Amino acid sequence: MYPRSELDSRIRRLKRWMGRRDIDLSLVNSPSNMLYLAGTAEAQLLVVPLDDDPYLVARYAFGDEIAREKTPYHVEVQKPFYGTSGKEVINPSVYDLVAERHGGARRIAVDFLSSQEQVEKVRKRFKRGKKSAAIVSLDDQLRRMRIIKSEYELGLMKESASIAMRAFESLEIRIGMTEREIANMLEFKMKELGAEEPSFPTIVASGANSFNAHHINTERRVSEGEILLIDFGSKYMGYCSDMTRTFYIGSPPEGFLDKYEAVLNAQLRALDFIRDGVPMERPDIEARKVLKELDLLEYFVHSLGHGIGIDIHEFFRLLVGRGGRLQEGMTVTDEPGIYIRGWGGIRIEDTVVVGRNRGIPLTEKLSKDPDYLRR
Ligand SMILES: [Mn+2]
Repeated sequence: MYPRSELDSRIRRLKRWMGRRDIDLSLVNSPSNMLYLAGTAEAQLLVVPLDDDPYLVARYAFGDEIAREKTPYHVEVQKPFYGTSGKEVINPSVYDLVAERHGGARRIAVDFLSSQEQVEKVRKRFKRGKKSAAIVSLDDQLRRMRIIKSEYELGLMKESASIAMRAFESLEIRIGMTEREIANMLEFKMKELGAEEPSFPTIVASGANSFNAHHINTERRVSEGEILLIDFGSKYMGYCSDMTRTFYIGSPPEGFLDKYEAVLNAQLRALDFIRDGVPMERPDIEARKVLKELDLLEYFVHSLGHGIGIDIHEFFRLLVGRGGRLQEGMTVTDEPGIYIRGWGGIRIEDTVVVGRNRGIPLTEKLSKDPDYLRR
């Protein structure tokens, strides 16, 4: 369970914003936002009245007990009734319950306004005569809150990164294993070390498959004299880590070592710019400059990184042309890569905290040791 004080301070901050905007009710239904504010994503809805305690609404036998174990807030249970004829069915909507309790609400904040269906459900139930309650978006406020991590959140992300690194270090890859076998083994090890699940499906790309930046694992067996790229991360108490290691199995030829060093230099150069106050496009531009000098720029075909936290990709990308500035306490990935058709790919990725003077990697191990598999 997240500490009560941590959740209370997030709820207080949300309520201060509601007060300023004259909002009397917030309804949170996206799992990530609910987890952030209430410590669980198992309920159907989090209700935050401006002048009362927050509470969750969960379905009987579908998350109500699990939610109660993880949140300090009250969990209201909704139980449907299915009789033996269609006439008897009572399947209450969570919005009926909320409308009944907070019928007087005039301004209601809802998250993920992109879901027009959700908005209509709320609008319909908060109608008095011809007038409906005003509905505003929670998204920007929750983005502002979630984008900078608290000390407590950084602690969870550090543990998530540590689980991924330790699992990777204990991995015994043998010639002849398939990509799928290696991925399964790595995910199993992360779970053994306390991960709830991988933060996304592990990518194991061998040989020419490393050309595919989002490779889907196959039954291909790894063999000596080829590239192995592994992109993975764990989820620990709701928080993601994300890292990629690329190696050469056997004795790496010059052509690999040169390119590996170029990508590593680009990554380290970017790290110096993952700091407070720097435009979000800057680390990406710096990484591209390094690759340009070595005539590899055309092969770096994705953004340098992305925001990361409760969601594996959250809020922004580090990419030339994008706006915004980095702030201390944000968490991002630093993952330059090059992909050469018919040859393969190299990507080196770490999860990084935006620091005052430079980026602080949470997943640092082994990237500077490309012949790791030879040991
Ligand atoms: Mn990533």
